[in-house]
Amino acid sequence: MSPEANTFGTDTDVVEKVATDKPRRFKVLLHNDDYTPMDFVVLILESVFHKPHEDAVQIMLSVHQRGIGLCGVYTREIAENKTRKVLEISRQNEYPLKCSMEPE
Ligand code: TYC
Repeated sequence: MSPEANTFGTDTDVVEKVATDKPRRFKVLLHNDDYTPMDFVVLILESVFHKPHEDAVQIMLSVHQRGIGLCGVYTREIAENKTRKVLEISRQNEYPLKCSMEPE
């Protein structure tokens, strides 16, 4: 029950809930397109997501074949920063590479 809905709740209940809540985690996803070069996607996975080269190649190929793929799972702020970074680097290089995040 949310703290607002709990009309019988006390301050203690609310403090307890906040103290035990784990931060939500977010999946960062890469999307396939027909124009971004494979090598560029691999570079993104190595530089932004710190993937070893072989893992980066596998993730890139999986996205290329299936349309979407997981880059990693992070707390909200880190996921937002990585998503923003991917979009920024792609835009600077004039590639249409898309990256998104969603709750785990
Ligand atoms: N489909 C792209 C190509 O053939 C490669 C690619 C892979 C693009 C993954 C985006 O997230 C992506 N050049």
